[in-house]
Amino acid sequence: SKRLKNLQICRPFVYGNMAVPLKEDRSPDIPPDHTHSWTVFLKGVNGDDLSSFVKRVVFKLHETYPNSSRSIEEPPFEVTETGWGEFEISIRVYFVPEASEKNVVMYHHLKLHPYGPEAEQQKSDGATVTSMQYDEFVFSEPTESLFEILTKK
Ligand code: SLL
Repeated sequence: SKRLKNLQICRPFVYGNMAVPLKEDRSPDIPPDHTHSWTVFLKGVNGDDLSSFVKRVVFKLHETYPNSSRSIEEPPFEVTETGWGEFEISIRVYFVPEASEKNVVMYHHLKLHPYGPEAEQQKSDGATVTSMQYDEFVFSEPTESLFEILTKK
């Protein structure tokens, strides 16, 4: 569809991960060398639903994971796993066809271990570690259909 000239429209989002150390009562299905459970995610800000313009999100995990490329087609756009190590995850976002936008990719370093001033306390509490980033999708000269999708309601 036609593109709207001299117009730019942005949508904020956050991406990152949460991680918790596995406890003694871990499921027997979890390999013994795994130390943490974690979730990597991409989501809207303040509970905003991205699925009106995001068609799918592909999380590319470390090759040590089976089916390391995980395609998520509906919200929540996230992957939960267990493991032992930190690594870089690529997060590739595909937009709905009406948008005629190229996919975009972000890189996130999976964080399992707390560090810094609160690290020792967090470790002994078995507290959740969070690492996330704010970003914005910027659509320059969006198609009319994308503009409609982003501005309705
Ligand atoms: C490291 N460079 O050595 C990193 C690699 C890979 C982590 C970390 C796999 C779990 C599984 C897992 O945790 N990989 O085998 O299912 O720290």
